[in-house]
Amino acid sequence: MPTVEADPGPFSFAPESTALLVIDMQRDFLLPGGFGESLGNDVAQLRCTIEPLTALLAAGRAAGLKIIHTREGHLPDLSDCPPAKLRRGPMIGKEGPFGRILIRGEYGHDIIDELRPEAGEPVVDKPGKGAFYATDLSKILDNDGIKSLIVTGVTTEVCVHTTVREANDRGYECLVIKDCVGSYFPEFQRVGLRMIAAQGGIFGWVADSPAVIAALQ
Ligand code: TIU
Repeated sequence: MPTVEADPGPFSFAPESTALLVIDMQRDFLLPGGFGESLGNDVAQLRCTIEPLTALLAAGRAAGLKIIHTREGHLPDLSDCPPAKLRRGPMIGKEGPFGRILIRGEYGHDIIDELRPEAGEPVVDKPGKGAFYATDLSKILDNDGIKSLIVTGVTTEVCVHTTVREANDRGYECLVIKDCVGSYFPEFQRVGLRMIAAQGGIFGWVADSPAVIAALQ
């Protein structure tokens, strides 16, 4: 069984029951001139994940891991967006440089070209921060007998954390890949990763992508 040097200890996984989860690598969050940047965020903090994640995806595909992508966003009429979310995110649904912000079907809502899903890879659309809430993710994982998740994407302290916490409570073992998750805030990146592996791995494990790629070969 492949084993990865990780924090707080070795992470072993069976490739046939492991999925590589790529969270919200969407143009709205990552493209210069997009929604994320318009909020005053430095998208370079997220864009540094693209290269290692491209390599990890290639290794995951070659090893036969199930690959699952997610996108945060809403129906065009915003009927799936809680008023409380809209009050604190009034730009959701507004016209932005890449179409209506975080609206399904818009250019900005889709995944960046570098990480385009391949045919047959599920793309889970989610209205919340967590990938389990109001989605079919549990069913997709159950149908394939998935027990372990290798977690990547953005942002570390928001959608990655929420999803890892949801997954942990559902019994999945989560390995978060530190160079393949990104935050607009370096401090949150550092502390967010520490929080996952603290207390003996309270939410999971943390490793870097070269260690995972080596274990997959
Ligand atoms: N995908 C995700 O993390 N959604 C966010 O809104 N993240 C922020 O950090 N704002």
